[in-house]
Amino acid sequence: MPTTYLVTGGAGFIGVNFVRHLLSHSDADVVVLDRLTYAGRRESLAGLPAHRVRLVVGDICDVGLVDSLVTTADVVVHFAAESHNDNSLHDPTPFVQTNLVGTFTLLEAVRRHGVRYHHVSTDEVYGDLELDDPEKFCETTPYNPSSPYSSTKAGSDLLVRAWVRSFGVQATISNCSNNYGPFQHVEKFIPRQITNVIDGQRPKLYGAGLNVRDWIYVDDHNAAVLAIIERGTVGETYLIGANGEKDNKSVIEAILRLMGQPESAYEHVVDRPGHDMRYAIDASRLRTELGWAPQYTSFEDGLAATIDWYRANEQWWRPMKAATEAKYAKVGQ
Ligand code: NAD
Ligand code: TDX
Repeated sequence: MPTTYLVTGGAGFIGVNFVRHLLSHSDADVVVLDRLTYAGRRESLAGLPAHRVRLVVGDICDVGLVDSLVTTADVVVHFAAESHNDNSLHDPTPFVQTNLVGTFTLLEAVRRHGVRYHHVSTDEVYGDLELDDPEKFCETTPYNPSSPYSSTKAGSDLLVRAWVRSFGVQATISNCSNNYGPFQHVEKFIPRQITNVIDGQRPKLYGAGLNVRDWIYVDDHNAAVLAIIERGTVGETYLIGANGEKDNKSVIEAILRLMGQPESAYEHVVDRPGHDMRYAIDASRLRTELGWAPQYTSFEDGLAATIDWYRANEQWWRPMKAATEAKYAKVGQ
């Protein structure tokens, strides 16, 4: 019998790339549980083999639904979340509900049925670093989240840790840095700027743009998640990152250059309140213990492939673009 994976949030950016990665790297069957919020798209799963992938449209906070799906799964991989920092500053309500109550609901179900669980989280739980700090985040860095988004992700990680220790739940956690690649919502930094340039609009840089993010191509993240599920130690946390630190200004300049525009053709807009300065990941443990290494080691090549994908898939992102920009325009971003 092939392994059955229950993938929450499998119609969102990283989740849908994970489903595709799993289908091509294993003989597993997949059940996707996704509420199809503004961030989840049925279209992202189009063309996948129907005998291996089933989409269940529903909420991870629905106790009965989650229970019935968990009983049929060998592994639960939990991607579903409210994921955008800017949205969490305007209305934190769904962040508390989905990220905390949703994770609690899944944990109770895997506890009842003894199912293996992997929890997908973020480096933002550690807060931020100064630009000149020689240290990077590692598995023992204390939690210090800044935003409603990152604090609810931090809370969800702590629930997992407590359920492992108190109830013996068979769980692992991963905290990854900023992802980029196909199927990412146009509210996020890189796809927003690529689609702005396609539309003849100037990219929008928050503040001075000195903030640093540690970029990783989404397939490298997902290969690491699969390695942790297959070879990781239950109860442990693994950090995922590919030494991809770049400041936002340089990323915008690279996008403009690769899209044949002058590097200076962007504008500065209102900064994000409480904007984290820098994230940086030390992924030594993942590399040495599990033998993982990123395949996409050139940011410029990954960015060029991502630009090609948005150019070729306008029908995928176009329906989301105008509403996203209207929301940003209201707050001067
Ligand atoms: P996303 O916003 O693109 O997708 C989230 C998905 O979850 C959507 O399909 C949405 O419909 C679904 N969802 C939301 N609420 C739900 C609910 N209550 N019930 C069922 N489904 C629901 O997010 P993403 O960027 O793919 O992030 C996936 C996970 O990875 C998140 O847990 C996020 O915290 C984590 N993460 C993201 C990044 C990044 O750079 N994007 C980095 C590290 C970790
Ligand atoms: O238009 C923009 N201009 C800009 O300068 C946008 C949308 C963002 N930014 C800046 C803010 C950040 O410093 O770019 C950087 C990246 O922004 P986001 O794409 O919103 O990502 P970030 O806030 O860093 O969080 C992301 O990485 C960690 C994901 O959205 C999270 O889900 C993940 O946990």
